[in-house]
Formats: sequence, C-alpha cells, structure tokens
Amino acid sequence: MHISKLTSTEAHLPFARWHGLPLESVRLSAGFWAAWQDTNRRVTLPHGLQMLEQAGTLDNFRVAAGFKDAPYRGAMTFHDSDVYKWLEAVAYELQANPDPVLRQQADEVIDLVAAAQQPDGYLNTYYQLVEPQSRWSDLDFGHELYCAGHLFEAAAAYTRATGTTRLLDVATRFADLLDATFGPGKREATSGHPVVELALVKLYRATGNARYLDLARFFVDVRGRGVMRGLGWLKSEYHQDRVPVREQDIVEGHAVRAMYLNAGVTDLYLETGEAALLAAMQRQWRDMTGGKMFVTGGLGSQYEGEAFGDAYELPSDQCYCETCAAIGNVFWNWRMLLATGEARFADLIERALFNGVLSGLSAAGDSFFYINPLLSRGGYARQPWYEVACCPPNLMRLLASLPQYFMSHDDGGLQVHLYGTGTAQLALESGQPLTLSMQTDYPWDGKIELRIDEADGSRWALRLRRPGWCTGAAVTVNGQPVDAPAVEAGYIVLDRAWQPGDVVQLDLPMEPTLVEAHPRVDAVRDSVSIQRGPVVYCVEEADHPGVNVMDLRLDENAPLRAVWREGLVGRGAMVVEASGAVADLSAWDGLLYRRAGKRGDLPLRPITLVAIPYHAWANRGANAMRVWIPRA
Ligand code: FUB
Ligand code: ZN
Repeated sequence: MHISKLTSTEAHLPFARWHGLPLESVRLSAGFWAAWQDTNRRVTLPHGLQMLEQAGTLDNFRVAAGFKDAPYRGAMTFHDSDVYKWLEAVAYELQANPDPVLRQQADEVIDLVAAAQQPDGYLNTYYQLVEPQSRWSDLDFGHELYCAGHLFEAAAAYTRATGTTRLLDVATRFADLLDATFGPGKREATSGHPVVELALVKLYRATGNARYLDLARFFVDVRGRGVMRGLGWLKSEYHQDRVPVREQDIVEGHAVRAMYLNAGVTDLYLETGEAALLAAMQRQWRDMTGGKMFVTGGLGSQYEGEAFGDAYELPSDQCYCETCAAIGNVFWNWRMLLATGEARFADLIERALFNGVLSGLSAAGDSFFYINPLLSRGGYARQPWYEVACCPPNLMRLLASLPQYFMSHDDGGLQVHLYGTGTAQLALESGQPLTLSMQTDYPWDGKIELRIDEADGSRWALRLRRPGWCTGAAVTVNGQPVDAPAVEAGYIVLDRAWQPGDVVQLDLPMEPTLVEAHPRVDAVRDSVSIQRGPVVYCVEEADHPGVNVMDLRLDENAPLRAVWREGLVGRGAMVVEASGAVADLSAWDGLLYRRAGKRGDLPLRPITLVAIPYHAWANRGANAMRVWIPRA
C-alpha cells in the first residue's frame, strides 16, 4: 500500500521490512493508554518542568549563558540531558495536541539552551562551568556525547512538531563540532555511554546530512577495543567496549547503555542493510531473552554497574530493572520489529510497556521509580525526582510518543502491533484517505474491533499481531468467522479489498495463567507468577492485611478468577483472585537454619490471594510486594 506524505523519522528507511507512521496519524482517544497519556500531559510534564527548575538543572543553562551567577547545580556531569528529554517529550505532545502554554514554556527553555551554547558549537553546562579546560578529557564517564545525543533527539522531534529550527540549529552546530573532532584520523574514540549513535541517525534523518550518519557509523565502529575504564568489578564490558559490536554475542554491562547502543546499531542496519549488524543484534536478543530478562521486561540483575548479570541470574529483590533500561528495551525492539517484521519484538515491547516501564510511574503521575524490583519487603516508595533524574523524563517522552508504536506500514498494507482505543488517519497515494478506528478495553479485555471508516477500495493486507501469550485467537470480518487465518511471523494476515464500513473483530482470549521460570533461575525456583494477557501481576500487602506477603503460597491447581476492581489506584483495574495459603512459621521462631524437615511440612492456613497488576504496586503506600509466589 502506498501511503503518501509520510514525514515520520522512521518513514521509508531503506532496509526496513516495515515503516513507522507519522506520530500524529495515530491517536489514542480512550482507554488504558489514553488515560496514561492524559496524566502525562496534565501532571507529569508540568511536574517535570517544576523539578528541573527546583533541581537547578535549568539554572545551569542560565549560568552558562551568563544570565545568572551561581555555582553549577547537581552532582553529575549529565543533568543537561534531563532538560533535553523533557523538551523531546514536549515536542511529541505538541505534535499531537498543540498547546500554546506548553509551547511557550518549551520555547523559553530552548532560548536558554541556545544562549548557553559556546561560539564553536560546544554545549555542556557541567564542563563549561566546572571544568572548562577538560572538554573531551573523560569520554568514558564525562557524558558529553551522551548529552549531545539527547539534544539531537530533542531537536529532531521539536523541528518535526513545530517546524521551527532554533533547537535544530543548536544541535547541528554541536554535531558539526563533533564531526570536526571525532572520526578516522581525528580523535578515534567514543562515549562511555551510548545514545549519540541513534541520535546522530535521527539528526541525519531530520536534516538529510549524511555526515551525521557517517559519524554514527564511526562511533559504532570504534567501539569494542577494550580501552574503557569500567566500573567496580566490571571492566570495559560495562560500557559495551569489550568486543567490537559486530562480534558481540551477549548482552553485558550497564543495561541502559546496552539498550541505547543496540537501538543505534539497529538504526544503522536500517540505513545501511549491513547484515553483520543485524546478525549481532539477533544473537544478543537471544542471549537477553533466553536468560537475562525479568518477566516484567525489566533488565539489569546487578546493582553494581546497573548491569546485566549471568544467564539465569534474575533475583527478584536485588534486581536493578532501571526504568530507563525497560524503556531502552522498547526502543531497541521497535527497531528490530521494523527491521524484521517479526511479532516477537512487538511482544517484548508490549511486555515491557505494561510492566517494567509503567511501574516506573505512580498512578498520579508525579513520582517515579528508578529501580523496579520484583519483590519488596516494604519501605520502598517512588520519589518525586532523583539526583540522577534520567528515568522521569524518559517516561515522559515515551508516553508522549506512544501512538507511534501501535502501527506500521509497508507497500502491502498496514500492521497493528499494539491494541488500544483510537484512530489512525492516513493519506493513500491515490489521494484518498484511509481511516481506521479501533475500539477495545485492552488490556483488561481481549476483544478488539477495528473498523475501516474511509478507504479507496484497493486490496491490501491488514496484519494483526497475535500476541505470544495468546492461544486460540479468533477473527471475524463483517461478522463472518475467518477460519484458520493465515499467520505470518506472528501476525494474522487479512488480505482483501477493504471498503468503508468493513469491520474486523479480533478476540484474544485472556484467561489468567500461571507462569514459571526456567529451572535454572534459582531465585524463583518452585514459584509461579500470574499473568493475564500482557499484564504481569503481583501480590501486595495492602490486599492481605495482617499477613506477611513473604509467607504466601499459591495453589497452582485451583482456578484463577479475574475480577474488575473499580477505582483501584484511581483508574480501576482487573485483579486476579487465586486460592492459596499463609504458611505458619511459628516452628521457626528463633531459628535461621535447622536440620532439614520434610518438604511441605509447614502448616498452611487457606487464604484467597488477590493479585494486582505489577505496574500498579506501591500506589497505596510503601507496601511489601512480590511477583513470584511459591507454590503451595
Ligand atoms: O549515566 C546516565 C544515566 O544515569 C544512565 O543511563 C542511568 O543508568 C543513570 O546512571
Ligand atoms: Zn534512568
């Protein structure tokens, strides 16, 4: 199918199997994600601006611009990136919902950023204010290229949203300085924290300047010489610098760094078609999903280095699971999906979004988790902001740009990856509009209705993702069951001449199920977690008063019941009730170890377990919580 007037940054990538749609063409109007987007718009974005002010992050730009005389605020070299991510989030928001107040606020911030830039294009308020003689002296940890990357992403998004180039001009001046400084025969080194790679690709797409793509490729090529310092017991692998990108087989080191690098490497594949890059990505993906990913889509098993651990090292309590790592997982998998057209990547996007990403944000939208454990003994609460505030504005930009992950297209038709109530409005090359609406209560209900509102009657394939968690998907077109529909790479393919008024109904049965982990995952052996559709559940203290949730057991043979709980954490949610028990540990009083008794000799008191969506935990106080529950 030929869709015209595509201006998305992902449109028509030379080596993409599928192409992204312009952000503004897909709109979520009601239901689960629309409510989160609304909270992001009304609460989280304004809160972010207030926090950037309070933390002194904006003042750093005022001081660097000479508007104010004060010391640099913050303990890190990379606070500038929080401003850039906020601006990027605002750009996506403005693209969908022009808002003069928000626009004015963002323009004022952009004025500050522009005023802080040095005449040669350099921009980093930490180095300008604290170590002016030390530019590019600590690429491993200085984060100058990291901040530059976030600036480039914001600039590309803001220009697309508003048509103004003020921020883009700042970005290209800085990128030109990078181009003059780094490269073959120049400084042959790269950043200890990736992101500049994917950002330069975005800048290339926004400007058409191929030097930015070349520089992205250089930063990928120069990586992997084992020269970076590492952190703690992690050596250069902490920075993904142990082996060259094309030879890497495993995910290792700092999880956010790994995800951002892989997103950039996949971008490079999408532009160049270099098979070795995609092959390395496929190997890493298998390593990650085969042994190093939490059931929530969270990443990072170790506090030390916020890093991936060994295969099957997936501790529920001491895991890291930084919100940014789950978001990075979405970024990378989106690019893998565009590159391959395989549903397993969209499945993973969905897993991360509903679970390990969303747990990072409170239901009210104004406090955040940085670390997302799968087990808490209590006392762990979201914070309004952090000294290292990378996660909050990352959530803001992801939520504001969420519709772009719902659909894609190719010459043969449209693909639907995520489900939610809303519309897609596209212009076909015939000049006719193509309008689709989707109606669903997903993720609480698996029934999805898609209606073709406007079409030109041409033949094309509508592909609907059949989620990996789903067995027995059923589909009808205009009320007629489609028996044994064609399924390709995880997508149900409906290939026909579509007419206005055509209705597709997809039914994804959504029974609560128990999930177990590979037997080598020591930390959760003999335990199960509850999942319903894409949503991972947990048990929280608030629903089991007077009971220590660490003593809960689940009866795997009893049925699970999904029950709608009105008003749960504000919006209401489907909870899952299960039969289980509380273990009586009185025989253990005063003991930590003892001669082993018989398996199952603990007295058990029956109880009904109430499991809530994992993403909704810790909204009723700093409760104890666990995702994995020992079997009774
Ligand atoms: O180093 C920049 C960001 O801060 C990382 O991505 C996060 O893990 C946090 O350490
Ligand atoms: Zn973060």
